[in-house]
Amino acid sequence: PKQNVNVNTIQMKSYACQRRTPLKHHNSHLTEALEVLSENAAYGENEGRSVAFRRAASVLKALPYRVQTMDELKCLPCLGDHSQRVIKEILEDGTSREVESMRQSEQFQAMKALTGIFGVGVRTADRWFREGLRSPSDLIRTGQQLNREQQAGVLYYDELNKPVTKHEADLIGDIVKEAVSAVLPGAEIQLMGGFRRGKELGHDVDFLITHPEEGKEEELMPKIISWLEERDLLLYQKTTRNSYLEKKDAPGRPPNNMDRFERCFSIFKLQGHAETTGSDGVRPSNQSEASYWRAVRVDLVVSPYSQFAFATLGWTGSKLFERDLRRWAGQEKHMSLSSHALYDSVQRCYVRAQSEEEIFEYLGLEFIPPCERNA
Ligand code: TTP
Ligand code: MN
Ligand code: MN
Ligand code: MN
Repeated sequence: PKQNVNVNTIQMKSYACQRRTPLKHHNSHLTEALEVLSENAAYGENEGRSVAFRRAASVLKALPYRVQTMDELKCLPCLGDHSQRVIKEILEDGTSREVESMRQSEQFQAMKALTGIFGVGVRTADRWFREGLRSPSDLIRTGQQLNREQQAGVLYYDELNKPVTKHEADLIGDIVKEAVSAVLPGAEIQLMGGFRRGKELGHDVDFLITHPEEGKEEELMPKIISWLEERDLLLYQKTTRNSYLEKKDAPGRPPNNMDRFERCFSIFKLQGHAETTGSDGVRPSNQSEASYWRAVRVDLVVSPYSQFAFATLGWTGSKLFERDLRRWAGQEKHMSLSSHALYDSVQRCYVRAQSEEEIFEYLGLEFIPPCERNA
């Protein structure tokens, strides 16, 4: 029932960054199907098609009611023929045969399992699939060559595929805070990614670190990592140095998703805590308090204070929201937005900003709070 919502008065904007997209919405039965199509297109390295299905799903997430008839979709943007066909099928039959058979297919399931390994992308997974491999255990059994990242990915496969809870994210946050304040007093740390958008579960935990005195944050990561390693809190880490140069990087360059901050992709060893005990409060019998731990993926990023607002905006997501922010900036405003800076190609100057609000304003967009960026 569409309580007090007139479908004809809904003005759905076409860029995700112009819309409010809450975490919980009314059309998961449709969006989950469209996201399977998107995932499948990504496995086939068809980026354009993958994004198109993701956009279609995203529009439905922003609708304030549950779609009942095709008529209600008439005025909505981003719904291509294929998406509409699938939606129609689900509205009529409750399910889409195309999507269900895709979900069940050996290729889809193998690609999901293989790309679900930390350090494995679509290219590698596809090559393995064509060699007859289907799962992480197939890789071990056949003795595949794995890099250090993939070795960790296979070793901790089950745990890394178990969603991280907000509670676990907060526990990791406490550890990171302790590490950071020990090696650089006065540094600030902020929870990013899905958890900043209000998610209860995530595939990893993302943190952004800065210091109000510009320059103090330089070479901070190796110190944080040493502090953590000395306490046996890391199972894996790969640190990349800051390689951002304003003169070389921003204007003219095609919008690039990968930023150049000092960063660390890691796997934390999170020691036993309340949630590791069973519902009866009893710890699994095979594990003592001292030995229980689980592996959790953590991303750490260090930003200079002057770029902190851009880094915050860039690391909050969702990925589609970020993509459309950059597209909006380029196509509608002749500006180039990255996680480091905003360059105005008409004025030929960088735009400074202290907050996300200022960036939205400069882009001519209404401010959307993190919890409504779940596009
Ligand atoms: P993710 O951690 O991949 O995604 P998420 O936190 O939204 O969802 P999940 O719960 O599955 O973890 O990325 C978080 C944000 O970081 C995302 O908006 C994109 C951004 N990001 C970059 O800006 N540069 C990068 O190199 C990467 C990997 C992510
Ligand atoms: Mn099609
Ligand atoms: Mn994340
Ligand atoms: Mn991440």
